[in-house]
Amino acid sequence: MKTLGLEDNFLGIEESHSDINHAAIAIVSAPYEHTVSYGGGTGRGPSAILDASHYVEFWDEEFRRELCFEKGIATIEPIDFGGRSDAYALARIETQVRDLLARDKFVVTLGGEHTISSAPIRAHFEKYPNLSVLQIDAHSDLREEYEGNPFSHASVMARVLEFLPPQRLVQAGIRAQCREEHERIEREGIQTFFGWEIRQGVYGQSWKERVLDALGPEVYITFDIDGLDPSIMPSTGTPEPGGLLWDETIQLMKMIGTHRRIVGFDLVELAPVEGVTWPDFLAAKLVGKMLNAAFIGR
Ligand SMILES: [Mn+2]
Repeated sequence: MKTLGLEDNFLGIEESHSDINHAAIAIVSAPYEHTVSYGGGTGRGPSAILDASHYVEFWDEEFRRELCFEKGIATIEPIDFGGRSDAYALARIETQVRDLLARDKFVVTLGGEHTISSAPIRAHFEKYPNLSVLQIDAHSDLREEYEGNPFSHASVMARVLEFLPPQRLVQAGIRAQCREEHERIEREGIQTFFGWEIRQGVYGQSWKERVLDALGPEVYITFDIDGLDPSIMPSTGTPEPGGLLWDETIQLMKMIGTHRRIVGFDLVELAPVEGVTWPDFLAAKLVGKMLNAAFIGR
């Protein structure tokens, strides 16, 4: 597996700390964009995150460490799908993630549209059969298919529920869904924390604790960047008002990292806007914060 050097890798790290044989963390880039429903550009997400990461500090003032030098972070060369999509593309991603998990790497997958997430989730589920999945998202993504395509970004969690028991799916920040998705959540006992419930204080200050309580001991996080509020994250294809804000999101990640074991995560749906780089930087910094949260105590 070829890795990217200092000029292009996550955080801009020298080979001594970004070489795959020594790094504990591996970054997978899946620039997959195929089922755009509104705004496009997610195919440029991974490279925009890697570019912006060069302006993220190595030292994290909150977690008080330089995780990149303590653990090492290798950035794998972006997957080339050769213009192919759907099952073929997902198999490519899944194979790469599975290989890295077999080498005991902590794997971060960068999208790309949300469709890609079923691949790393399946690979993690194989390794961790008790896995819980936390989905941060504006949308439930539980439609059986969307615009006739079962591999749509709007159907990704329906694909995940083909192998993950529905009670182990926890969704937070949801603020757009169709009746079919609503009925599925009710019927199958999916634990969904809606944006309006969070914002209107239905759970009081403790909504984050309720999310934590819903999760089992081993957690995979699939983070659709549109789960964040468009005021802090405008660069995404289907923005929805009423989303999560920065500090509460980082607090939630920190709580999960403290009380559960985060075994892997992905960040998807960043659609960079030409000339507007701060959302790309936010996404890069979020990856750094999530890594720090995942490595609390280890
Ligand atoms: Mn999504």
